[in-house]
Amino acid sequence: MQELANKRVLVIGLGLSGRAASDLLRQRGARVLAIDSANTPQLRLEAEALRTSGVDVRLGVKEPPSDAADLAVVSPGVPSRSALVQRLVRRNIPVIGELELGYQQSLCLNISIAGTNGKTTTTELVERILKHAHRKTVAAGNIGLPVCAVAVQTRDLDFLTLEVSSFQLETIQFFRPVVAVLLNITPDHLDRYPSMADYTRTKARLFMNQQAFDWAIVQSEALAQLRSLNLEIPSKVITFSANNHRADIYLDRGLLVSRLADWTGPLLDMDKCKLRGPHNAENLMGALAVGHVLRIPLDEMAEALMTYQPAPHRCEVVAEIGGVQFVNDSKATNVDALQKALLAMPAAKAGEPNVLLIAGGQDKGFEFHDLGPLLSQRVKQAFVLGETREKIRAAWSLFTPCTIVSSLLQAVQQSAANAVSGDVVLLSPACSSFDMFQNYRHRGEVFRQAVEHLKQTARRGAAGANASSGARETKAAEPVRQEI
Ligand code: UMA
Repeated sequence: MQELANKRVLVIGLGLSGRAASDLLRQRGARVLAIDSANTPQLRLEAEALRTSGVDVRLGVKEPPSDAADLAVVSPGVPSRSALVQRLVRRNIPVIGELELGYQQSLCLNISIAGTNGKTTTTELVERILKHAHRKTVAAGNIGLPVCAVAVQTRDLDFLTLEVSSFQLETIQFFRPVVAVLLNITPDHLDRYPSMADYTRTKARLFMNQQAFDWAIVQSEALAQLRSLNLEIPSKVITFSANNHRADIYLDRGLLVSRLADWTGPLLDMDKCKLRGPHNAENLMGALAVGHVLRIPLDEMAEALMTYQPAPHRCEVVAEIGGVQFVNDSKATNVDALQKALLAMPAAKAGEPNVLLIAGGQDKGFEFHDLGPLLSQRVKQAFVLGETREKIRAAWSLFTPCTIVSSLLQAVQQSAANAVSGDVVLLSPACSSFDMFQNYRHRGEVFRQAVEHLKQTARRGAAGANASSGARETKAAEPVRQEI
């Protein structure tokens, strides 16, 4: 473990990660200078709390301070290619990320889950399996709890279960998961990475310090992407896939099946789980494979997985009004996540498009055209908002009617007005939320509130109708507009 007492450490960024890193560094006796490029009332409050624990805080700082430093710790939101980080590197100051610091200061092994989509769900599934099997673990990392915030607890843990992002992997040095899961690699964060190859190389850093006796659990398609860039995995590999029957663990008519020599046969029936869709099948496969290499019996894992409830904002059915399902998938911040959500939505009986899609948000550099054929099959109408609205309308109009709206509330109202029983109103933005909301959770909550409002209006409408003309049945194909 790196000795930090009396070291001069510069912390960059004062969000969750920077604050947790500063606290841990102070506990270990380091002299901490923390900077943030912003200077908001919220940050000024956070700064006061840090100062009381002895951290020197400077806000509104965009250039590296001239103070001498033995180490710099960067937050994930600060790109390693940024001018500020590069200037520190040129001054020969070692630069690591908050994940690396937390890893170096931890005392237990870690299981780490990476991939463009499904990381949070799979991290929660692994945590659940471990806890059900009486292993002591905490889920941390990109899931919202910085590793530095749990480092002191690790003396009492069997494993840390970590959700790991590409941003965090940029600045690792010795970080080594004993079990590493790579769920998928699809376009994301192309505003930060110059190309998909660059993004893929960053994801592959998950394995770079693994040893021959460690485990890599990798989606077959992601493994092929790594191999096409000559990126080798040094550890033992288990593959999984919902679409490739040659993977070690694969999906066969709703069953997750293993062909691993010491674990052959059906593992889990998707119908017995609350998670839906091929992407969730892969999340379950990744989690099962982790449990397998840790020698947790299959029946114990199955018990834990079958009772897992999907977390909020991930294909979450928030209401059903007049036979129309309202689904909050605000966590879908890239095109692949939207595609997976569309594939997981219940189809209309006649096979007609039945999804009223709400999409758009902050631009991450995506091309939206590729989704066209699936939109034609599944999407009845799209309501687009945010920074990307014109770009999405241009890409999708050939495949589905696209209406630009100015707010999420308006999108919910208009989609509800056009929906009939059997339809799905799906918020799955394929973009990040920061142009209009604090984060994806905030966006999901605004959607939930708008739907809740519709529900109450529908209830009041039904009560009024009952009072004036007696109860009447909702007709199957009646527009929701008439219900609210
Ligand atoms: N900042 C600077 N200089 C910069 C950029 C940012 O000073 O050049 C400052 C900002 O003004 C702000 C602070 O840095 O005050 C924010 O730091 P941050 O963006 O690293 O955010 P944290 O609050 O530390 O949250 C981070 C992760 N955020 C990002 O990776 C962008 C959280 O993942 C993570 O949950 C948290 O650490 C705990 O580990 C969020 C995320 O969006 C959920 N992740 C991306 C994703 O999942 O796609 C990668």
